[in-house]
Amino acid sequence: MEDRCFESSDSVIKYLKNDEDLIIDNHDMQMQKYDVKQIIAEKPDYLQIVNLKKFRSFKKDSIEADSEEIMEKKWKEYDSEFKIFNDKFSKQFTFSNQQKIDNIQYAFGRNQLGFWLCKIENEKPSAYFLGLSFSHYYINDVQEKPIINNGFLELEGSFVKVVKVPGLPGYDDYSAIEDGKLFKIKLDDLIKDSDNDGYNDIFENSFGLNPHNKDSDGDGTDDFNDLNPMFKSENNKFSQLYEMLLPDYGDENLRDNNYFFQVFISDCDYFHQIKPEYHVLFIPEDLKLRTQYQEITDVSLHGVGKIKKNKNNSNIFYIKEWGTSSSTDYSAEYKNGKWILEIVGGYVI
Ligand SMILES: [Ca+2]
Ligand SMILES: [Ca+2]
Ligand SMILES: [Ca+2]
Repeated sequence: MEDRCFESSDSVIKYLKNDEDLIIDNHDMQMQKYDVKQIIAEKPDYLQIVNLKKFRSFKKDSIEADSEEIMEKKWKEYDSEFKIFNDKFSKQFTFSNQQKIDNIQYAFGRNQLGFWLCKIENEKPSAYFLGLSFSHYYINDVQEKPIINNGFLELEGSFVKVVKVPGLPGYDDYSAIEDGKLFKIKLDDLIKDSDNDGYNDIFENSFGLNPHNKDSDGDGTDDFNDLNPMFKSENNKFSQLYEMLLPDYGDENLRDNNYFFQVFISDCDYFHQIKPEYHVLFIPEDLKLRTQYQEITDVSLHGVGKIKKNKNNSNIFYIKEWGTSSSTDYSAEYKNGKWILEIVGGYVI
C-alpha cells in the first residue's frame, strides 16, 4: 500500500514532475495510431459493421457551422423534444434520435463514459452501455432511419481518431478515418444483464465490475445503488483526505444518478476506500490491468494524486488534485483528528 498511495521522494518539484508525466502517459496511450483494420480487428464480438452507400459524413454531421441564433433555437427545440428523457434521466445524458415503439420510448444517449441506449418503459428509465469507445467510433447526431430496427440497434456513423489539442489536456478533437458505417448491435446482446443488478453486462465488463454478481465488492449494496461499487468503503485518516479532494457538487443530490460517474485512475487503497456522495469508478494505473474499453478510452476528467510525506513532520502531507483545466497542490495537516488543507500551488488553463 505504501507504494500505491505514497510518493517516495519528498521533493515537491519531483512530485509535480511525476504527475505531469502521468498525464502525458495517459495521452500517449490515446495517441496510438489506429487504422480501420485495427479498429475492426479489436471491435467487440457483439458489434456488426455494415458499409453504407449513402451516408452523412463525419464532417457534415459534427462540424456543420451554425450561427449562434440557430444554435440557440436548436437547444430550445432539444429541450422540448427530449423533455421526457431529461425528466426521467435527470441530466445524465445528451440525447438524440428518439423513437417510439408501442409503449416503449428509445433515445440514443451520450455521457462522459460513452454511448448508451436509453429506454423509458412504463415510466421506468433504463440505459444500456454500448461499449463502443468514442476514441474509435463516432455516432451521427442526425440519422434519418430509426435507431431500432428488427431487433437491432442500428446507428450510422464513422470510424474516427482522437486528436489531442496541444497544451490543453482533456480537450479532444476528432478526425474521421472512414465514413459511412452502420453499427449494429442485437438488442438481446445489448440489454443482457446477467445478474439483474440494473447495469448491462457490456457496462460491467467495460469498467471492471462483475457482470455475474449483483454486489461486485461484497459490501451488501447492489452495484446499481452502490456509490463506490468496485471497493468497500472504509473510514480512515487517508480515505478522509481523498474524500475532501473529490470534485464538489455542493448540495446537488447525485446519488440517484446511476449513470453519472466520476472516474479516477488510481491504485491507492485509501483512495479506493472513499465513501463518495455520487457514483465513482476506478481505473488501474497499470495499463495491462485495464479492460479493453479502458485501454483506449479516456473517461477520467478529475484526479487526485499520491500522498507525499513531509520528512520533518509526520502530520504534514502534500497532495495534488486536478481537473481538465486546472490543477491544485495542497498541504494537508492532520490535527486533532481532522485534516486542514491549504493551497500551496497549482495552475488554471
Ligand atoms: Ca448487471
Ligand atoms: Ca454486477
Ligand atoms: Ca457493493
